[in-house]
Amino acid sequence: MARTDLSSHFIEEARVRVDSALDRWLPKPPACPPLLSEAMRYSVMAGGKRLRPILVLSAADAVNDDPHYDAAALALPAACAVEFIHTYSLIHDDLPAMDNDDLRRGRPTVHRAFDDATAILAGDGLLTFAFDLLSRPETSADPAIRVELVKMLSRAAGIGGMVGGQMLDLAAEGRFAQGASNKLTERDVAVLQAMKTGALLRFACNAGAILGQASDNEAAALDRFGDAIGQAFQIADDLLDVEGDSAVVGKATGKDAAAGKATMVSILGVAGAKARLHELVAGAEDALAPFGTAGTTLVTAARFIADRRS
Ligand code: GRG
Repeated sequence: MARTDLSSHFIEEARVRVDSALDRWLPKPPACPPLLSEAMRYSVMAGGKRLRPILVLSAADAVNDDPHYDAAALALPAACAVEFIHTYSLIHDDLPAMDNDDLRRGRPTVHRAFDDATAILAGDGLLTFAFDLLSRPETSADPAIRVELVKMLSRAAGIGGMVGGQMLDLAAEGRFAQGASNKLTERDVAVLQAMKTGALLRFACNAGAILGQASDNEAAALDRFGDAIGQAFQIADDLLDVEGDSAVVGKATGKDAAAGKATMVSILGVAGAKARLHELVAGAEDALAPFGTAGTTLVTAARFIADRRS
């Protein structure tokens, strides 16, 4: 797909290509036990927004203006790897031992449609398969780039990123006898959110930078952009929990307040959180200045993240 100023066209086309690549790469029998394959497919193909893969493709496209460089094709394996990790996190987050949710992406959660053991294994299968995919030559012909991507994704998804952030989140809800703290400061919430959800969005932007062969300046700009939209995404999510319609959001709402959870909305109030969201999107757009019109798709993505209804 050649770069186009019609950024929403790029996004729509990217989404279709991501969906078909996810479908193609999802492990199938006989390589994968049939029930495991079915549960992985059930969750991945349930119609997520594909924000993280779209960010990988859009970031790669923004930095590489070679007309022969097809970002949507060349960055597709890494884009799908991050979606597999994201989907695993949703499956595990919905389990009775975590959030105990019945609905995700508008349909029964994996443990409800199958059972707890299958949901745990489907999540584990997606997590590990993501790294299998990243390590393949299709991800990049250059082994050093593949190793760099594996390292970056391990860190974004792991102990100092999503998994660590989830642990801090559960601890803040007072789930554990040790390390519990219900009184998070604004700074604590920002760190927790940057780890739990921001790290994967930031990885998506950084992966696009590497695959698009960004200069150091471009890579730093995309990292700043990724950091800002990571924060914006979580504030938008906190606002959806307060103001969203569960039928549109595709999952239960009102859960944060019911659990007495510290979020940017509980700390700053709805108006304060909206003002912060606005500042973050403006900061994200500022970061894209070096790209000129080539950053248009990323601007659209940032606005979508802030304004989304689901
Ligand atoms: C279980 C290790 C582990 C981590 C879970 C990310 C996460 C940590 C849990 C997800 C719970 C949650 C609802 C977090 C809020 C932000 C979020 C990730 C929302 C869902 O992401 P979207 O909106 O979903 O990109 P779709 O379905 O469109 O892909």
